[in-house]
Amino acid sequence: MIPIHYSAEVAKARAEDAPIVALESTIITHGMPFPQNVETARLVEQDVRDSGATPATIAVLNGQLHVGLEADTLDALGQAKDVAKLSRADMAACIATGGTGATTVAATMIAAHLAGIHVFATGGIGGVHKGAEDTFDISADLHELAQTPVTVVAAGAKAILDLPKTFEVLETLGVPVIAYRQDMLPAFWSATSDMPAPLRMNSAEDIATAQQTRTAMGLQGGQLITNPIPQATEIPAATLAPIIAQALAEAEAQNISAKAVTPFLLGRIFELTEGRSLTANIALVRNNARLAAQIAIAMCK
Ligand code: PSU
Ligand code: MN
Repeated sequence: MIPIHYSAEVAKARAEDAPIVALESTIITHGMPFPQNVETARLVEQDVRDSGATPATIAVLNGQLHVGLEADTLDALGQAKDVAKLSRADMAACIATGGTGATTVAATMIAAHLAGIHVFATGGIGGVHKGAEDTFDISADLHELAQTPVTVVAAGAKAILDLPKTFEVLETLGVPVIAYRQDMLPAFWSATSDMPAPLRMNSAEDIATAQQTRTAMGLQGGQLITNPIPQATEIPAATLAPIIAQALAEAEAQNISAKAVTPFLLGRIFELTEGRSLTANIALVRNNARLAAQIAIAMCK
C-alpha cells in the first residue's frame, strides 16, 4: 500500500468508523472557474458535514495521495496552474514522479477504495462523447464503475455527452444505474430526460444495501446513483440543446481532443449561458453531496 495523507477530520472519522463521503478535485481545477470553484468545494464539504458525514476531498499533491484536504490546501489547489487531470492511466505516474494532480471520477474512486470509503459525490460522470464512433473518446469513468466498489452519486452523465450510448456502455459493463426517486434518468443540468432509468430507488438505505449485496455476491464494481438536479435550478434540455451543439462545433473546429474536451465544453457552455450552467452545476453537486452523506450513514448502520 502507498502512504495516504488524511486531513485531521478524515483521520478522526476513520478512527471512529464514522460515515465519510469522498469528493473529487477535477471539478475544482478543470470543471469550474475561480473563485466559484473554491467556494463550491467549501459549500459541498459543509453540506456533507451538515448531513452528518465527513467530507474527504481527494487530490495528489507533490507526489502524495491526500484523502481530505485542509482548508488552505483546498484554496491553493483551486488557484494553482498546470494541475494535471488524473484518471486510472496516470495517477500512479503522478505519485511516482512527485507531481500534483486533481482526481477525476475514476481516480477518486480508486483513492476512495484504497482509503476504505464506499460513497462518493460528484456533479456528473464522464461517458461516451458525441462522435465517439470517430474519436473513440469514452471516459475511463465507465470502466472504473465496473471494477471499483464505490457508490457514485451524480446527476447522471454530463449532458455534453451522448447519453444513450453512455448508458448502453454502462449496461454492457454491468454497472447498476439507479435513479433516485424518479422513473426517468436525469440529464445533468436538466432534472429529466426521455430515457427511462434501468433501476429506481427511493431511499438511501436501499442504495446502501444494494452496494453491500453486490459486494457480498462477489460482484466487482460500484453503482451509479443518478440524482436529479432540484427543479428550481434546472435548465430545460430544449434550452441547452443549441448551446451544447454550438460548443461541440467550436471544439471540433479548434481540434480540441482527449482530456481537454470536457473542460473546454463546460467552459464554453458557462459563457454561452452567461453563468447559468455554473449556477445549476453548483446546485446539483450540493444536492448530490447531501444524498451521498445519507447513503454513507446508512452503510455504517
Ligand atoms: N462533474 C462536474 N464537473 C466536472 C467533472 C464532473 O460537474 O468537471 C469531471 C469529473 O472529474 C469527470 C470528468 O471524471 O469531468 C470527466 O472527464 P473526461 O470526460 O475527460 O473523462
Ligand atoms: Mn475523454
